[in-house]
Amino acid sequence: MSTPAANLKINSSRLWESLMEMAKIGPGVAGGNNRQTLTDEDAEGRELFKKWCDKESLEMGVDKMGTMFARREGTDPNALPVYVGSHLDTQPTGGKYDGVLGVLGGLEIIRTLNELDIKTKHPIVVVNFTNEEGTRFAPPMMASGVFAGVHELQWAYDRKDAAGKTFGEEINRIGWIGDEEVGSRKMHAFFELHIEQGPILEAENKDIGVVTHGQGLNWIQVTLTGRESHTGSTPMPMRKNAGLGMARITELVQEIAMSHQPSAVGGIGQCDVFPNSRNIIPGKVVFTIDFRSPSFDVQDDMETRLYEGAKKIASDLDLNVEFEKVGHFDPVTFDEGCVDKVRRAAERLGYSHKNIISGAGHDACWINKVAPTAMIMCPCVDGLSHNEAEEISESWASAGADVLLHAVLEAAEIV
Ligand code: HGY
Ligand code: MN
Ligand code: MN
Repeated sequence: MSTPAANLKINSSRLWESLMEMAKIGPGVAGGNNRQTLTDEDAEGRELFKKWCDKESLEMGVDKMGTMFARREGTDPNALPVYVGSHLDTQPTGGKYDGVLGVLGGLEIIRTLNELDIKTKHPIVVVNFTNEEGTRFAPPMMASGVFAGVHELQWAYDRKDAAGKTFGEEINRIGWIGDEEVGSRKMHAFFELHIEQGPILEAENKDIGVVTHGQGLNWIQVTLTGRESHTGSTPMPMRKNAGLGMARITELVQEIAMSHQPSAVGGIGQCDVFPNSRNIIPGKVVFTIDFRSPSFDVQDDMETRLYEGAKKIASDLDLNVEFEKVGHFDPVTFDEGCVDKVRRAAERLGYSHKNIISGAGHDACWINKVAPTAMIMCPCVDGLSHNEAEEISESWASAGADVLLHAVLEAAEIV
């Protein structure tokens, strides 16, 4: 089995053009994207990706979660394919590269192999996983979670968005329900290229992050119920102020996460206040706490202290409190063999690199349960992501895609 020559690289400007082309679909209001899962914009992005795959004569398969699989044949059709990809759905105020770089980076390695007529023993499949973000339909990494057997298909179909629409209704509406059973495909390996979404690589002037681990995540939805009443005429001691409860629990989350520095994070990104009227004390608030750490023990400690502290706050304020776990995955250790392929690729290509733990969740975190998996990261400006100002350089994108090409070729075996 030959290893790829160090001068074998992808076409940087072609990758960049495709990223900019995809970024035109579902534009945000500040230069980024709003291409949320199962919206018309998502459907349009899928069509563009399919058009590009058709042009490369890839065989397109779609499963019942709408995940897209574009297959390039290998010389041994019975060899398990090497999968490569990420997600095309974005946050409501998302960037142009989160997820997209991994899907179009995968497509770019196919374009390069086709152009140079390089054959591999194993087929190579480029993947677009449905609903990685989990912002419209919680939890995140939903389709890859069903693929890995973590979620049942019907449970996923029943998830509702803020407007009360279900995942099942919406995937039907956009016409992207495939016929493949989810998870029926077996993988030789899976590689995901992704922007870091954090500041480390840029700060340390590293081209490549060799992702050895991913931190675990807990999304705990809290519902506090008090009593709506007049903000002017209700004496302070008589109030059952759900908004005050949320404010104190927000402080508690900050305190718990700060007690586990530097390895933990905690915050609240989504909250709904009812009835959300200027002169009514909130009778109910619903918000989601996002706790993350690479350590199982830290995750457990943060969750335990949250429940205890939130119950105390609710009782002090005469509120009712309910908790619901709406997202979870354990800390991840990626496959050593695949991680080594990523590291060797960066060394062969002469790119500076460092081991890194992924702060964000990714489809690779679930696929790691069912196939040897590794991730490659490239820097992003100021570490900013989940913000329309998310930015990377063309050279960062192409260095990441070059490493992806070499790692995938080592796994797929050039013939
Ligand atoms: O939430 C996450 O970590 C991912 O960006 N969906
Ligand atoms: Mn992502
Ligand atoms: Mn994201």
